[in-house]
Amino acid sequence: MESSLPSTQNLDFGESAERKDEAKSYKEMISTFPRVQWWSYYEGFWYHSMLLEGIMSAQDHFIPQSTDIFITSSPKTGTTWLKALTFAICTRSRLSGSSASALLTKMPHECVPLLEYHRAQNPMKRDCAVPLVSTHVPYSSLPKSVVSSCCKMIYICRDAKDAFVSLWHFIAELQRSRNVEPLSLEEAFELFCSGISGYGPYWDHVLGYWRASLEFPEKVLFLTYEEMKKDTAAHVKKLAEFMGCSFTLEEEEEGEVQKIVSMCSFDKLSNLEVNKNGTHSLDTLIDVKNSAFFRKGEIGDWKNNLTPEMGARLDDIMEQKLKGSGLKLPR
Ligand code: PAP
Repeated sequence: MESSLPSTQNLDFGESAERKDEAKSYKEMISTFPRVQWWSYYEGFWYHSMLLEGIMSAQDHFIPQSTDIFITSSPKTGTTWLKALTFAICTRSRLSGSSASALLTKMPHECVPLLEYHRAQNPMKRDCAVPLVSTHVPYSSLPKSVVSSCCKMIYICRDAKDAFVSLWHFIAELQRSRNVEPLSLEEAFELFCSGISGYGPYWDHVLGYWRASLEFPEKVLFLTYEEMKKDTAAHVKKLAEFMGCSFTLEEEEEGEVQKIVSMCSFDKLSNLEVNKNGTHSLDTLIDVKNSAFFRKGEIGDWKNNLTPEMGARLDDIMEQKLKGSGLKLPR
């Protein structure tokens, strides 16, 4: 079966001849890595090779700004929402009262670039006044320049069953739009349970950031989608405090926190014209409908897709893998 993403053959990750040579050498290295379907295995995790070039390039070249804050996550765990919230929080004073108005016309992924795409690695192409960069790269494979910096990181994770179902729908949609037959849910589930999914194993991704949050609590904030849903306003305040831009009493009295909660809610964002009908270019490599990032936004949708046996199996795997870590993910 073909991949839903383009092959790395014709990708141009850089402008100069030097960068082109480098891209070629990444491709050569990647071609030697273990491979299952379109996933290549690198430093303990599975990646689409297209993204792997961007990751290796980031590892070699990316230099963060000292004020950067990294929005980190495994795919489909709440990244779009967290990007919207953090963007709204840290741009609120720039927007003279019209909190997060950029989100009305720009998809959250356009507001906060992804590290493994070339745009984020090139300061010329970033809005450096917004100190946010996102990444799905596991903690252990982050560029050394990021880990050794004083930059803060915010990690969001989610019940594995919902993350898997969300991922499967997203990839199936991508594949259909490229006239590629989607992987069956059962096939994708088997792969996911054996650790093979984009940036998987899922549990190792979660554990990497969980342990970092225990070791460096002032630097790594660990959140869950489910807790954030339960009390979004408290999370908005917590995020602002962690990001070093707490709400003033006056802002709180003026309802700024609630404005941000409402602006970034699933209902609000998913009904905006830009997110209903726009497309989002994954670093000019592939166009994806923005609506694909806003499916249901619910907790527990796995029940409509997986059998109770499949759910119990993934719960068991997660329990086994997280055992002894002190982390219990919501189910
Ligand atoms: P990404 O990794 O491709 O960026 P990500 O945003 O992490 O995706 O996850 C998408 C999920 O977040 C979708 O979940 P679902 O498939 O179970 O519905 C999407 O609906 C959900 N989502 C997007 N925006 C919001 C939001 N504002 N509030 C709550 N959930 C949201």
